[in-house]
Amino acid sequence: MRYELYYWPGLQGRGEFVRLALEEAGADYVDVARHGETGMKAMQSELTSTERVELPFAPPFLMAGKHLVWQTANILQFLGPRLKLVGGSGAKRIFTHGLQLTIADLVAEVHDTHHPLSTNLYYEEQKDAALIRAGDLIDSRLPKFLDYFERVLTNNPHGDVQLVGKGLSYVDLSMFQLIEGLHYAFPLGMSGFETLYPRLAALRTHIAQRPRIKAYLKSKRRIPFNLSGIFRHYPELDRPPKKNHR
Ligand SMILES: N[C@@H](CCC(=O)N[C@@H](CS)C(=O)NCC(=O)O)C(=O)O
Repeated sequence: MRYELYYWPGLQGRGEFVRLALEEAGADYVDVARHGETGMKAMQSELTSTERVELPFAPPFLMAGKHLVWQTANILQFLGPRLKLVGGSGAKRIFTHGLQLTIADLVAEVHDTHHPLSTNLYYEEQKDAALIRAGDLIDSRLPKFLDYFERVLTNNPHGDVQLVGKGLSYVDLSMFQLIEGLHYAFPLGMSGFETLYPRLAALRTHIAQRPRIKAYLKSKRRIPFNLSGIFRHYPELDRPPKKNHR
């Protein structure tokens, strides 16, 4: 099976959560829109199709044979069993999907730190609001989410470098990406991370050392973080957390 991933070229964005799963599994895939003008045209034509019943709203979306799947968490839920990146059955899979959706919630909040008023306005047009939103993320929202994820790792009786059950699942790869992105965007805001969240820190190290992920991170396929993605480093939005919040 050759998977076709459709995502904006030049940024990691939400496409990266899917790429990491495909890379870890050694799957045969093509990152369609990164293949020049034809690739971009193909993506646009899927998004504006007047015939397709299963019309995707926004990238990322995935073509897998006759299936077209969109929404990052939905794509990963679809890929999980196919790539052997999810274990268990009913309850475990539902929990894994719930965690993935919770990551998606935080990803949306991170996006809103640089686009708090509207996605349609430039960052420069909403800098004042961005400052308030980023401060709130650092002081309040990040600790709430990260405390929760750390608790999930603590409560897993099967080990503490995987979020669900005994083995690696796609949500561990997404957690790695989330932690990487947060460190890129908010190096000061994330200060104290290793001490406060030792299990999340261990998960991050563990995933980075997996042979296929390690090779991928060094490859040209891994687009560097930049100011077009979801995780953006604007020094003016970054500062250490206020002490009374932790
Ligand atoms: N909830 C969707 C969000 C998809 C999304 O917002 N995609 C962005 C790129 S990361 C996009 O192209 N959005 C176009 C738009 O919202 O108009 C997901 O997780 O896949």
